[in-house]
Amino acid sequence: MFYWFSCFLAGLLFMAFPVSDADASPISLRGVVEGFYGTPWSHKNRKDMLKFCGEQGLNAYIYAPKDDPYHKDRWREPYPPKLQKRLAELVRTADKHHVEFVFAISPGHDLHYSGAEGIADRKIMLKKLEAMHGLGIRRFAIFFDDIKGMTEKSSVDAEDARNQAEFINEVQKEFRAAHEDVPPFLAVPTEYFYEDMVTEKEPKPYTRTFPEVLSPDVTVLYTGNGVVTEGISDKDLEQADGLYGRKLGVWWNYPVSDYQEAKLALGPIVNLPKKEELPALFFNPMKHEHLSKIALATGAEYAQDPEHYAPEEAWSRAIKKQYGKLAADMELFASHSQRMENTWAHCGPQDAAALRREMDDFWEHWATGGIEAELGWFELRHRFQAMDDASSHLQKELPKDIRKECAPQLELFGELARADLQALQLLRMHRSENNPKEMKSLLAELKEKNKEFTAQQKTARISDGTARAFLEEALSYVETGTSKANVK
Ligand code: LOG
Repeated sequence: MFYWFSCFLAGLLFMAFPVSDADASPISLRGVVEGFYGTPWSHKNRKDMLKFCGEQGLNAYIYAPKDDPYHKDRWREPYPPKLQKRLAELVRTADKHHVEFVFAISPGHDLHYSGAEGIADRKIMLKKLEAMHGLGIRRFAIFFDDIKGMTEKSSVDAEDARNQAEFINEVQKEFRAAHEDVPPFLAVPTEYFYEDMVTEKEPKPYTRTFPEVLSPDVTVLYTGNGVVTEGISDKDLEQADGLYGRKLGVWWNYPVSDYQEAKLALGPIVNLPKKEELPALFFNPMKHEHLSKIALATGAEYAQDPEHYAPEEAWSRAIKKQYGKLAADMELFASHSQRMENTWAHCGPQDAAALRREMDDFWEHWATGGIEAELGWFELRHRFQAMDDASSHLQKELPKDIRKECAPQLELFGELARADLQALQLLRMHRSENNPKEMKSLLAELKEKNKEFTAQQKTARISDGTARAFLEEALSYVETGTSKANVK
């Protein structure tokens, strides 16, 4: 009897206080920072994202679109009534999904710190935040990233650090004194990545001063060793925390693609700390809201259990959940579009790594011929055919909103697959030497295609080192006798 009664009581308690997985996360603030350059998300995108965050156990969203003039360039101006109404609706949507809406402002490019102008700017800032508080917003962030030109050339000094930190302290103090319901602020400094914080392992004057002056309750976000990098190890984080004398939060620049919009970042979040504690973690997404959800869902899994997070499995799970019967095709497409790379950015898993290995095996055997070369050839043909099929299937079947976000890359994916199939034919002809005329004309056609692909790189890129590389490798093999692929 007592047993049954306890079960009944436990059941009642459970109904009153459901234990949700989201509560298990060791990262108290986790979510999305809409912090990219270029066309900001639409109102509809934002509402959709807030719902998604709620479903994924992401509990915060920072509103910080670089190209919203009222956030940065004309930060002093109040939001016009129509935009205020929209923000209020977003706050309500966030509340409904148990997501905290954080309002960020980026005043650093023209903020005054001293004299009458300094006093005026502090007042203007308080007024601006007051209006946001009136819309229901309770958490605030002040960002000083990317001021004084490009980050790499940033030349801020100790005085800038003192000014910025004092500004944050004063605004926070005054605002929180007036509003008990407002928690401490979030901030991004101007030297916001480790390599920019130190010279020869010593903190630069700005980095020495900013944390010293800044109120200890402000949560500072940094982006890791660089702006867009391979990862943050526990040791990296510990080192950066040491510089700041506090636990840093992370602003993670994946899947953002504003520095290379031709490419889509469709891979999982990888290489974030496993053991070190993070007070906050925010992922900066692509301007493509729907497609950002693949990486974001994996980031949400990471945030639930950093130590046991398994990126590839989380990635497959995310695609299955988001794409249902299109998941297999989407997984194939997304596997070719994960790596974000240019001269200064390096992040995300290699594109289609398994196929790349098969290609390397193929090149290892093709020149000598034999059964392995034959098997490799058929295997690749099967792979390229599947890519072409996935591309046309997705072009037909993806919901319009999503298709719009990836149309050029999806088309290119199919074109590359077809060109690679032709490249296999070329290799076959080259080997048999049965029809040199036909081979020559296919070679000319593919060389032309190869040039077109190169010209197209500004608008669409996918699978640079894999599907795209195979055509070049085949052309090189036919013309010079070596594929130049990474053959062991
Ligand atoms: C900007 C960010 C931009 C990102 C990637 C931070 C803190 N700030 O270099 O707005 O989306 O890089 O281009 C940034 O990352 N600066």
